[in-house]
Amino acid sequence: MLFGRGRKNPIKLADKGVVEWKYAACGYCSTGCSIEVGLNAEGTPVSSRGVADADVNRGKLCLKGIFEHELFSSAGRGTRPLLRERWHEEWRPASWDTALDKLHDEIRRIQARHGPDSFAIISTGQLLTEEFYTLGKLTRGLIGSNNYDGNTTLCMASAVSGYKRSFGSDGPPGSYEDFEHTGCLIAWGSNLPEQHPIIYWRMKEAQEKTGFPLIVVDPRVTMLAQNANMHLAITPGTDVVLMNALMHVIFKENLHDQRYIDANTNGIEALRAEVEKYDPVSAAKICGIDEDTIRVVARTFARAPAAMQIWTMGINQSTHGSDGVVGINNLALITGNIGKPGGTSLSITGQCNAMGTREWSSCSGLPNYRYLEVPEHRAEIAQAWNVDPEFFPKKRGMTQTDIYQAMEAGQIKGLWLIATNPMSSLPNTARIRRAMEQLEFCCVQDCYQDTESAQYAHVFLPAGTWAEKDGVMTNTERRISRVKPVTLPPGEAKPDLWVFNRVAERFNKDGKVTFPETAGEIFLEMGRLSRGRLADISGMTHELIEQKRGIQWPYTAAQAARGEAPPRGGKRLYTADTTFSHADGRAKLIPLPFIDNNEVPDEKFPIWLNTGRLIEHWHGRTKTGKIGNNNKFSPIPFIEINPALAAELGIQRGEYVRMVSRRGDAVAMAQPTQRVPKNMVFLPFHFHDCANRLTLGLLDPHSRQPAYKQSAIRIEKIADQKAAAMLSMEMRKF
Ligand SMILES: Nc1nc2c(c(=O)[nH]1)N[C@H]1C(S)=C(S)[C@@H](COP(=O)(O)OP(=O)(O)OC[C@H]3O[C@@H](n4cnc5c(=O)[nH]c(N)nc54)[C@H](O)[C@@H]3O)O[C@H]1N2
Ligand SMILES: Nc1nc2c(c(=O)[nH]1)N[C@H]1C(S)=C(S)[C@@H](COP(=O)(O)OP(=O)(O)OC[C@H]3O[C@@H](n4cnc5c(=O)[nH]c(N)nc54)[C@H](O)[C@@H]3O)O[C@H]1N2
Ligand code: SF4
Ligand SMILES: [Mo]
Repeated sequence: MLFGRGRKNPIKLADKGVVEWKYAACGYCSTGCSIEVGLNAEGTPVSSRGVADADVNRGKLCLKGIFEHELFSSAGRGTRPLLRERWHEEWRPASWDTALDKLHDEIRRIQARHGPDSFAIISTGQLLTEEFYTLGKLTRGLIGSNNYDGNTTLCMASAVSGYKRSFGSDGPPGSYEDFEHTGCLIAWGSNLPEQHPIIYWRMKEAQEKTGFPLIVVDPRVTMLAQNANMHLAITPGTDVVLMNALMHVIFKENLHDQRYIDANTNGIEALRAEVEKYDPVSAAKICGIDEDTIRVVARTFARAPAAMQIWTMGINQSTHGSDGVVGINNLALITGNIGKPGGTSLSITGQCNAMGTREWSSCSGLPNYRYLEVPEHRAEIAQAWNVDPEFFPKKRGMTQTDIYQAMEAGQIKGLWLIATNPMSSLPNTARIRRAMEQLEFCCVQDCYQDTESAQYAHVFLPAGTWAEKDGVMTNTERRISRVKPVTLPPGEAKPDLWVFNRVAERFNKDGKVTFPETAGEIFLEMGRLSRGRLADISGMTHELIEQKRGIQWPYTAAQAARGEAPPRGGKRLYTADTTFSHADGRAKLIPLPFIDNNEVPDEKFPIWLNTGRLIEHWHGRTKTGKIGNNNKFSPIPFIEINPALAAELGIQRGEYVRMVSRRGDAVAMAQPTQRVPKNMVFLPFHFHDCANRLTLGLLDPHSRQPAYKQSAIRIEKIADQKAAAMLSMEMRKF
């Protein structure tokens, strides 16, 4: 039978009875999509949709955003503050006052007994910016512990450190719009279609229009690699060698931009001398990319009128993470590809507000990219907050990874964890567990009370999440978007800002420091502190941000006063009329000798363990594990394993296998696929008590970020498949 036009059934969307749509920006990844949440007549969130006139997503959402409204009523949410004397006892419900008094008293008790820095505070990239700013003021201005950091050390620290080393400041210089102008794109260790689906869509759409070559550097055949013109399956942890070899060819063949180098950079001689050593023939032996390919990529990149690089965790999470970022910046600088349309070095950020924490949390410094090390910066902030400048430390304290080592060594006795779950996300779980067990006091503030880390807490503070709260977030392209409360936190749970303000009251009895109650007021205070700086947001207000569906910084009060509307997109840093942030206004070219210090496969542990992500899940699955439409795609831990390796080990598809590293073991189901080479397995790190039992996580010397992507394991067959399946169900948790 023929189906004529008129007979085709149109797609029918289920009528969810939405009577009102409320605006927010997505709370998962750093793409920064604008969402509307649909509420039914009872005011219950029942649907999510993309916002058509938002420049970032233009009406689209990915698999996570589309079901995000289901978070509000998902299982395991914390609804009451909880308290216990020892972490292995039963929880007792407590009032907010009791729980917050306990937190205050324990911070002061531990500081009095062991020194101010013996109490550590670790936050996240998943709060709203006003919350970060308030927590920073509380920690740096009143509590006075220098051991204050965020989970961004696991994520963006190498990008931050690399940007600072090259350009003098953090701050990704490019925009999504650059995809439309570029003549060549190299993607280093980034799986856009799964991890940033809407940025991928923007990139793909631009590529279909202009046909620029896409070169993907990743040891796996990722979805992005499948779509690439060239896929460079690099030997893990050797990107810096490939970068040096590319520069070697560029200089040898005179493809560099001498005029740009002379006008804008320092250090060319030392860089040239170093890359001279990395001829493609020698480099190929280390990085596994053949010499011809190295030459072709170097020429394609350097000859493009504008060329762009993006990267994510394949670069940052390495013992050469910071060097990898500097290498990318070196490549961009020697070819004049910074600050021009389509020519940029754009770190693809991770969490929804990883940028907001970099800009405003005071974790590694003071607000708006100010440094603790700079006396004028300390003085400016001390004056604005009405605190004694001498109260601030003169240099930054420990990073999250160093804090855990100090906990293990008994130097740090107390911990306040906010919106991060280190028992699932830090490498080498056995060591993390020992560190947590030793604490005299731990407070966990999370929107879910069933997290692995909450097992070790003495106080649990139930928080609101995402659009139960009010404030802003900054995305990968420095665009600030608004999140508005769509609904209330469940039970007695409270927005994080409320919690910080109530804790602040307890440390601020004389009322010396002002803590505005609303996010709108806090944003204006931040705007004043940003005037004249790189990340100037003084022209923005909450209302304007919402109206424009997000505004890229900088947007200054002077621009607003002149009546200059914020641009829709395409805003860049370090353009022809702006200088770099080093004192002399120039960028630094930095030589990068390669040091081979990673754990590599050997006879006993012959297989690379590569860990990362899947599109349907978010980190430790506290959220997506509870949303049926996300969880059903991969409800149990599995590994990608090459069919040839599986055959050699006698492993069938769907069989459970045991992975063993020097740290521990874990069980996952085998999924043979050609995506990985024969000497590597890929294990998504989303599952409880799995990937990070195995990882070593050596730290980058500059950024202190762990090398999650390179560990060595062996794989063993499991005779008792039934027991393995039971164990795997246990890891499934939800
Ligand atoms: N669906 C979903 N999206 C997310 C997240 C999530 O949990 N789920 N998390 C968000 C966060 S916080 C982050 S940081 C980003 C991460 O986003 P991505 O970095 O894109 O994701 P990963 O899977 O961690 O790693 C990317 C790739 O690095 C490759 N890689 C491993 N070793 C090397 C190497 O030595 N060199 C190179 N060049 N590549 C290597 C891996 O094979 C992998 O394909 O995603 C964000 N988006
Ligand atoms: N093996 C391996 N390990 C990795 C990685 C890897 O690639 N491989 N990637 C690393 C990277 S890039 C990252 S970013 C980290 C992420 O590591 P984590 O920070 O541990 O990740 P999440 O599971 O997202 O933890 C966030 C916690 O905050 C809670 N939360 C969410 N929203 C809110 C809120 O609004 N308020 C409060 N109070 N709580 C909230 C969630 O329930 C969850 O418990 O993992 C790192 N670990
Ligand atoms: S791409 Fe990222 S920001 Fe956009 S809907 Fe998906 S998870 Fe949310
Ligand atoms: Mo991340």
